[in-house]
Amino acid sequence: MSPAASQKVATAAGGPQAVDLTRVRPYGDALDDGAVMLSFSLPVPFGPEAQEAGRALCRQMGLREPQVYHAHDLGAGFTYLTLYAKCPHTIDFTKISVPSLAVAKLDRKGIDDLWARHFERRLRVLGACTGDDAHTVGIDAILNLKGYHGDKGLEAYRAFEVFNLGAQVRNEVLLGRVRELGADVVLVSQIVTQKDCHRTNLAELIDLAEAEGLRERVLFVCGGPRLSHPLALELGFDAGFGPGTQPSEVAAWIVQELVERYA
Ligand code: B12
Repeated sequence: MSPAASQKVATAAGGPQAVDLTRVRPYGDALDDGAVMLSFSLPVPFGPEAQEAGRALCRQMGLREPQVYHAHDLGAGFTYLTLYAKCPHTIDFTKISVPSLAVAKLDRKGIDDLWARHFERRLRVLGACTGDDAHTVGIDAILNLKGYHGDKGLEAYRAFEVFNLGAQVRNEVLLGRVRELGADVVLVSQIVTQKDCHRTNLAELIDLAEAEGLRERVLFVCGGPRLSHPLALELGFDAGFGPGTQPSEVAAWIVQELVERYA
């Protein structure tokens, strides 16, 4: 749904002030000042030239009045910079739309009741942290009984039979287990994103699943701090969950999606 064309906000100058949502730019000290903060490292030695290089780069990015607020010698010929600058560009917020998961919020009992009304067997959920990634805390938070921030994991539901394969699982191994267990849902966690390895690894899983004829009959879900539902769709998944995800959100989506597809 497109947002309204204006809204009122309280600002440091006192409020409320009207914002034209068709022409939005960053806010720092005053509405519409365009203030942004950037930090990056340059592979150049620490010193005034490094700072000027940072400012010049900001100007090339189309930013105005760049100022170095912090410069740090990282050693070995590297400099870390934090700069403030002003962004002259605006965006039309009313034209922005992002695909989101269509899911009704349900508690654990509501999710189990929905499942019990439509299915005569437990849904098999297979989870893993794949590729070289060894960060298991996220997938454990979603799957394990203990859950996350007081929200119980999928093991606590009657609806699910959960298999957690742990860390550094190869895509081929994961798909082998999907076949062996007849999984209904695959949950993949990707935390490390260096050199976009999460994209490569997730896209490869979908390619392999398609080649093995598994893509259509299994729900593929991914999650992690740099993942989102739009990115998941782009990579060929059915759904994606980002930072702060609660297990009950995932559980509600799985059951509602499977009810819609098969029940
Ligand atoms: C703990 C930790 C480790 C532990 C992991 C222990 C373990 N068993 O998991 C150890 C020490 C082993 C480790 C190692 C490394 N780490 Co580390 N690690 C972290 C740290 C501090 C916390 C991660 C964490 O546990 N978060 C808590 C969980 C609950 O949050 P989450 O993972 O985001 O999960 C939530 C959501 O994202 C979502 N979610 C996650 N997965 C899934 C999956 C599905 C299906 C769904 C639905 C939802 C979902 O739900 C969860 C709950 O809300 C982060 C920094 C940080 N503060 O985040 C760095 C971090 C992730 N590590 C990093 C790095 C670089 C490494 C190493 C490469 C370091 C090195 N040079 O050796 C190695 C890599 C090892 C490997 N092969 O993977 C970087 C990654 C940078 C990047 N973007 O690629 C980070 C961001 C640190 C940093 N700022 O540089 N690490």
